[in-house]
Amino acid sequence: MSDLTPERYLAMYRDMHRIRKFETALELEFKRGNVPGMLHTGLGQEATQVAIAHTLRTVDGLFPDHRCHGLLFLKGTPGKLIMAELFGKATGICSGKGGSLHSADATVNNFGDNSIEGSFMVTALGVALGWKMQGEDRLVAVMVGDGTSGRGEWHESMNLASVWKAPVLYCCVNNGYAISTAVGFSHATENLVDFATGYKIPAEQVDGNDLPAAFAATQRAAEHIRSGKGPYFLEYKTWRWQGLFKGEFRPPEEVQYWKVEHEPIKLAREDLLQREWASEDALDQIAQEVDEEIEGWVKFAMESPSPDPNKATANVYAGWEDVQP
Ligand SMILES: Cc1ncc(C[n+]2csc(CCOP(=O)(O)OP(=O)(O)O)c2C)c(N)n1
Ligand SMILES: [Mg+2]
Repeated sequence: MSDLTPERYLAMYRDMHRIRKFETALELEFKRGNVPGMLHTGLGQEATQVAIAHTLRTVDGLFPDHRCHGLLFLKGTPGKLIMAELFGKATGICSGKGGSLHSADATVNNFGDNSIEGSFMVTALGVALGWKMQGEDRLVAVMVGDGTSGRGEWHESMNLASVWKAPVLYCCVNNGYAISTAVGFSHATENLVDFATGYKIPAEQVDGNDLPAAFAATQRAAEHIRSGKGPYFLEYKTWRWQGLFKGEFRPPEEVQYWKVEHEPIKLAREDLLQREWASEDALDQIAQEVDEEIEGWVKFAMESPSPDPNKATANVYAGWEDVQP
C-alpha cells in the first residue's frame, strides 16, 4: 500500500489537471465539429478517476465507462493516441474505430467500454475469475455510474463475485443523476453502497471530490482484493459538470456547491498549500505545463489523417477480409 507522499500527491494533482484540460479541449473541438459522435466528459470527476488510476497497476484490468477518457490515458496508453482516437483519426489507439465508447488497449489491460451501459459487468467478472484461477496477482476495476447500477448484469456480477471471491474492484461513480433522473427516483436507496451489503461485499462510501480520501479508500480496497479476500465496492460521491445534453436543470445552489465550493482541483490545491507541500507558483507551473502538453495532443489529432475507407472492415471481424469479394 503506498502512502500519500508529496511526490504522489503532486503527480495526482498534475493528472487531475490533465483530465480537466483534456476534456475542456475535447469539448471545444467537439463544438467546432472536429470530434464525431457523442461526447460525455469526466469534468468534475477528476479526483475519483485519478485515485483509481494511481491505484491500478499496468497488469490490472480496467473496464472504463463513457466518462473515463482520463482513465484511458492514465492507464498507460499515450495521451495523443487517445485524443486522436476520439477525433476518429487513423493514428488513434484503435485506428479511429473505437471512439469514446469503444477505445481499448490490450497492452495496458484496458478492455474498453461498451455502449450498452453496464453489460460488461459480467465480462469483468469473467476476466477476474480467470486470473484468479490462473493464480495471477491481478485485479479488475470496473466503472459503473449510479444510473447504470440499476442494470441486472451488475447485480448478477456482484453476487457471483462474492461467491467466488473474485478480484473485482467495483467503482460506483455516484454523480447524482442518470441523464436527468436523480438517484432517488430510480433506486431503492440513494446510498448505492447499500447494494453491496446484501451481496456481502465489503463496501465504503467516499467523497469522490476529496482526492486524499478517494485515494486512501481505493488503496484500502485494492489491498483487500490483492490479499485474496475477494471483491470490494466503492461508492464515490461526486458530480458531473455536464449530463448527456447541453443546458442546466439542477438548482443553482447545487451547481455552486459542486462546481465552485467543492470542486476537486480547488480542494486539492488548497490542501497542498495547507500541507506546505507546494507553493502557489509550483502549482501554477504544473497547470501551465499540462496546458502545453495537451495542446500538443490536440495538434497531433488535428493533423493526423482520417482512416482509409478501404480499411473500414480491418480488425473488426476476425477473418472478415477473407470473405470480402
Ligand atoms: C443499457 C443502456 N441504456 C441506456 C443507455 C443510454 N445512456 C447512456 S449514458 C446514460 C446515463 C447513465 O447514467 P449513469 O450510469 O449515472 O452515468 P453518468 O452519465 O451519470 O456518468 C444512459 C441512460 C445506454 N447507453 N445503455
Ligand atoms: Mg450518474
